[in-house]
Amino acid sequence: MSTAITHDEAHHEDHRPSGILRWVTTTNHKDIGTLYLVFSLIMLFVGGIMALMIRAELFEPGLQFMDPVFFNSLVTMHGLVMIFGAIMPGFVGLANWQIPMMVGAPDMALPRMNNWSFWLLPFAFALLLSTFFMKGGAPAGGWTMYPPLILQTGDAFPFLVFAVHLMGISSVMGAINIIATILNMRAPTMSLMKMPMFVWTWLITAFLLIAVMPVLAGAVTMLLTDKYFGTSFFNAAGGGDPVLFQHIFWFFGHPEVYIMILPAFGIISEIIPTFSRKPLFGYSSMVYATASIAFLSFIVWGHHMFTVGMPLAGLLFFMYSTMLIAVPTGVKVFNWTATMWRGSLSFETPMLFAVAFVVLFTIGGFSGLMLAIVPADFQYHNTYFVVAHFHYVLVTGAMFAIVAAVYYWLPKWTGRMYDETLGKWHFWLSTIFVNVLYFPMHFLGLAGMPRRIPDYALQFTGFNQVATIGAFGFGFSQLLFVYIVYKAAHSGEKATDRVWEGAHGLEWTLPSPAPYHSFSTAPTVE
Ligand code: HEM
Ligand SMILES: [Cu+2]
Repeated sequence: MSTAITHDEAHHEDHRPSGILRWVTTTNHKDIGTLYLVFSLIMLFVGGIMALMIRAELFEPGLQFMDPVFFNSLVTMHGLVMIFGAIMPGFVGLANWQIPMMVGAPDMALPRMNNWSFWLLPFAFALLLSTFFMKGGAPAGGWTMYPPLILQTGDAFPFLVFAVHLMGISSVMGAINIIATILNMRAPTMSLMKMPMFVWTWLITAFLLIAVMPVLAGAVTMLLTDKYFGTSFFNAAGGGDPVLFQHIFWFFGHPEVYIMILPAFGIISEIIPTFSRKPLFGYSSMVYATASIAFLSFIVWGHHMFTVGMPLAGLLFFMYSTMLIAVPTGVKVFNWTATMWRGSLSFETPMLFAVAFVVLFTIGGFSGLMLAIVPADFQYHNTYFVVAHFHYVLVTGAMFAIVAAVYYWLPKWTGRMYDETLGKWHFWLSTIFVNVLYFPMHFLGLAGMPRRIPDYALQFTGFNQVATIGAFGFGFSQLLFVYIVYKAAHSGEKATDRVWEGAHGLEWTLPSPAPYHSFSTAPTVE
């Protein structure tokens, strides 16, 4: 096998086009990983600019800069761009770079499909973002696209649906590729229970993606036929039911939130052992906890719709099943803490972000538990409390994990170190401002401020101003991140192969920067 691959490698290396064509035609997992990560970063700033416009409008009560419909478009597009454009492609980029290196493979199993998975995304987002310039404006019904409101979208509507279809196809193809790579391309000595946690969490995430992206595609297709082809799936006047959409959407939506957090769990499970200089505590319980969370994520969707008027049995079922997720999640937080316990700790930037993840993600988990209590949710639903909850799990959870991963693996990708002092600045600025931004939203929600509104009652002014200051601080701190990555790639100090003293795993046995075709001969795993 090794000779065949060596030949192949020489062949590819010879005929690799240069310039823009290299990126358009590439089938290499590292190139495609870079494309995904750069795309994710661009979308982070596109979605971030929308967020800052939202926060600028909310700095004071009354209408300042925009009309309410445009405000609602910003909220909707911010959600769609961040979820499908920033967080998900960020994790797929990391999967592309890391999974072949971590399982001892030369590349992904299906390289041509890999190219196609990525290149659908710029088209999907060009379509989506172009809706800002269409008659009737960009979609304004929220990222959850509930009918009948979303059906009032103007010319943008079919573009929204088609963009969602493209994102879904991209995700499903990416997931198939990841599953095929993990199951078929592992070094022969790497049994499933020897796989790194990042690989495990992505394997499970990929199955979630294949299970639920088609459900979302079905939901938006039904919206499309309701609007243009006379069906009445969600139209009560025609015998349908708008609540049906919420069921279908959240049957996708709740697993989706775990799609955005399980790979983060994997990253944290790689970083904490390295900087604790100890093996991960409770490896097999981590695997089973990930699988349990994935299973449970399919039976809790009703917690997003407690207020639609469902039967008591439904409320109780969704409340208790939701609370059950706290058990495997607690196992994970316990294991990370136990890994650090009596470890020989050091706090380089990836570790700082990982520790902040453990603390701040847990805050988001606790507010989630509060929301899972039915009578409490009747109060908090559709308030800023929900906004606080999901930003703790998504920003200080998913996004912090992606940032931690970039710091952790960047030396392996580029062969150069980032500037540790600047990294620490980036960490502290981000962590302080992110809390200034989101913590006050808990109080706003508890006091009754609704989400998705451009104006608010006078008594909410103070906390809103604090949040807006936090938002601009957090947003501008991310420019530092771009500078750090750029500087590292161009003029950073040479990195060693192992990079981190406590690092274990196959990727660290490769030179830094890692060769174009990661492993041309399968390595052996102890
Ligand atoms: C301990 C685990 C969690 C629990 C118990 C939980 C519970 C809940 C509940 C009950 C809601 C609905 C609140 C409402 O609309 O009234 C909610 C909303 C939400 N959660 Fe969580 N959650 C958990 C973890 C997560 C994670 C890990 C993520 C993402 C990474 C997440 C993302 C979201 C999002 C995006 C929403 C709002 C969706 C929307 O209405 O736009 N949650 N959560
Ligand atoms: Cu949920």
